[in-house]
Amino acid sequence: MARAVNLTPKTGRRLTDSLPQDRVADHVRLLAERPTGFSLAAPFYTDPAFFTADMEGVFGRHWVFAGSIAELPDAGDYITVEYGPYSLIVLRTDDGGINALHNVCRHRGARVLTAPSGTTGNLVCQYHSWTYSPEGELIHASAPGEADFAPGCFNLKRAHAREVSGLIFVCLADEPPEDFDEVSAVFEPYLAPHDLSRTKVAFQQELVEEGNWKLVMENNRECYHCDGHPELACSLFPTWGLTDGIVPPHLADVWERNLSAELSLQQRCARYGLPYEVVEELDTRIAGIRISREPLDGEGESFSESGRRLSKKLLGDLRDFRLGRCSMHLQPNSWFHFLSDHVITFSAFPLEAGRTLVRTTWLVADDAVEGVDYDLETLTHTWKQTNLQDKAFVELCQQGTSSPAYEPGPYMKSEYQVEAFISWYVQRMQEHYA
Ligand code: 3BY
Ligand code: FES
Repeated sequence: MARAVNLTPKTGRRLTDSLPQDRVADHVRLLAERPTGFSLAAPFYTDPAFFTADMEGVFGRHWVFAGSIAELPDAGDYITVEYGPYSLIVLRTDDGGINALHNVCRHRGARVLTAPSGTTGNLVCQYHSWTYSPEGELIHASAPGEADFAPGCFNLKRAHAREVSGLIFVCLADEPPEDFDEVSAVFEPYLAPHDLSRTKVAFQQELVEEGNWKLVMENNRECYHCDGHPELACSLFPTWGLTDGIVPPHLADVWERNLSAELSLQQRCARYGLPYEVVEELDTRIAGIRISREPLDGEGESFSESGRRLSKKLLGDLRDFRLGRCSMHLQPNSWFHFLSDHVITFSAFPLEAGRTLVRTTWLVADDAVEGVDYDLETLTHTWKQTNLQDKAFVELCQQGTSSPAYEPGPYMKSEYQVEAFISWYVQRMQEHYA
């Protein structure tokens, strides 16, 4: 009997084949015509055909942040991640590896696992009980009168999965982009000291924003709107993204405080051998990245009102609470804050042209005890509020881009990372069409 033979490609048909060709031609044309430094034309945010093209050209080809190892600590643990038309099962295997399997039964296509997370042995489809191993092999498909049925031909399709410094990435392409190894080598030394293998999930929030995924990412890439984040501004310097010469007068003292906090943080980092330099390759690499370690305001320890620690247990082998925030932005869909006492991971999963799921996960040391070492409400307060404020900003933009009066507007100097994100997107789509 044939075993473990996948007869069909991993990703299957091209999504854009099913679109009216004039919509694809419009997408190609508007990408070419996009003026540098301006937001995108309305259909990029509102048109279902453009959304389909994004799912093929970005989410179907690039490494996407799916979750962290704290979400899958033991063999059999899984999460499901959904974006666009895709659903993936990401699970931890007996040998400690990570598998990503398309959550599409090879019998008649039913979703195999329906929970957002859980623990499983073999994977059993609820419809007619086709049963797959954690490797995705079809190991059982009993059907009346089918003695010669060759289950090995109908394994779950696989995607690529890899774990770097405790972060799990998936890629749907047959051939994933090659520069991810180089980018991993950049961020590993920054993240390793926080040791995600010794963390646990304290809380996870799922927020559906009524906005296109690119508006969610654009909003994340600037702090021009940070006046709208009073809780976050207690600890995160709202001068983020500014450079000398463009600091508005009302932020002059914050800017000075930020500079002196930066010097003292750099001395601490030097003492502990922690990298802090800014590495910014947001649109010059396929796996675009920005990473740095930057100071926090107040006590300089965590995202609290006073800047003081939110969990009493330090992460990994860290020996100091005043280590600011090691923050990372990755294209296309994630951002992270690694602090001495907790980590927050954020991922944006596009659902439809005008809807995006933002999943935020707070991780603390695995020996931290809720109610003793941290209070869950206090731990999550700043970013729960910030996420709600960001959701409202994204939704305002989505409403505006739907109006015939909308036309692309200019990005300001402090929004250079928004420009980098859009430039990354345009380049990737153009490569895809080429
Ligand atoms: O979370 C972030 O990475 C950025 C930093 C400041 C604005 N935005 C919330
Ligand atoms: Fe899964 Fe029939 S659709 S067993």
